[in-house]
Amino acid sequence: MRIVVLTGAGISAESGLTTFRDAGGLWEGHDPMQVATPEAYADDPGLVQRFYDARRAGLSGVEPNAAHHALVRLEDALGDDLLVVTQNVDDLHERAGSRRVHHIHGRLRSAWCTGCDERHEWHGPLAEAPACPACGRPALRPDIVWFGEIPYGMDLVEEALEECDLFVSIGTSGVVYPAAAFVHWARGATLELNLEPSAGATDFAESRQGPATRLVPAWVE
Ligand code: BJW
Repeated sequence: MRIVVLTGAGISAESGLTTFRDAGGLWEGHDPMQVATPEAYADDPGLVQRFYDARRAGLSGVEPNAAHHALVRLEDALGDDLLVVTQNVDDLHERAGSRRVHHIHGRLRSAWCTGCDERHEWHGPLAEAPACPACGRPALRPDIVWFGEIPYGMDLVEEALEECDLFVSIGTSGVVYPAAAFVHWARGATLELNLEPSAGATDFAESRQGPATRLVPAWVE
């Protein structure tokens, strides 16, 4: 059985990372969604770098939860027949032990040099505009896909969805495209696991409500 699992901020919520649309809070007086754009970065790169620096630093204080660990057990059983596609920029799937993880919106612990196009594993701050280790230019930005930018590896995801027997969406509000349309790209059965019905809940053959740390282990076992 080939399974594609899509994860969103809800799977990391019980690890202590805030979701986007549930949080409703401001960061330094800004709506986080307004900071996650190329326009915001062009207007005020320091502000956007500080936003991602804070979130990158926050990763060291959180741990994978029971939902991340359950997906590792599923991969142990299915091997290459499981692909985790995540919208999350945290590294909790990898730290739990998942091996086949594809980050369509980038990763906090990666820096992208717009000068030479190299990517670098990055755990510290970027706000002080450090030089790119490859080309020496001060052109490192967060390796994050912002609104209006093209998510990573869509060919790979499209192919996996066309070939899968089951598509499972976990902890995502279903309002950001193209991920919100994956349920329509999937050839096989579809299941949603979310705290509440997402915007696209009725597009799934089945939708279960509850916290990810309860629903995901129960589904995997
Ligand atoms: C729990 C829980 C618990 C809580 N247990 N559950 C078509 C139609 C309309 C618009 C567009 C369209 N196509 C493109 C667009 C424009 C745009 C878009 O979608 N806009 C919408 C807002 C309308 N999309 C784009 O610009 C994308 N690019 C694109 O489409 O390029 C064109 C292209 C596509 C494909 C091929 C070729 C070309 C890029 C989108 C980039 C999104 N980036 C962000 C920010 C960067 C990352 C970061 O800073 O961290 O990514 S936005 C933000 O939203 C972040 C997330 O990954 C993403 C999704 O959020 P998510 O994960 O769903 O979180 P929440 O908070 O919304 O929901 C959490 C859910 O969990 C809730 O439902 C809770 O109930 C639940 N929950 N606790 C289980 N314990």
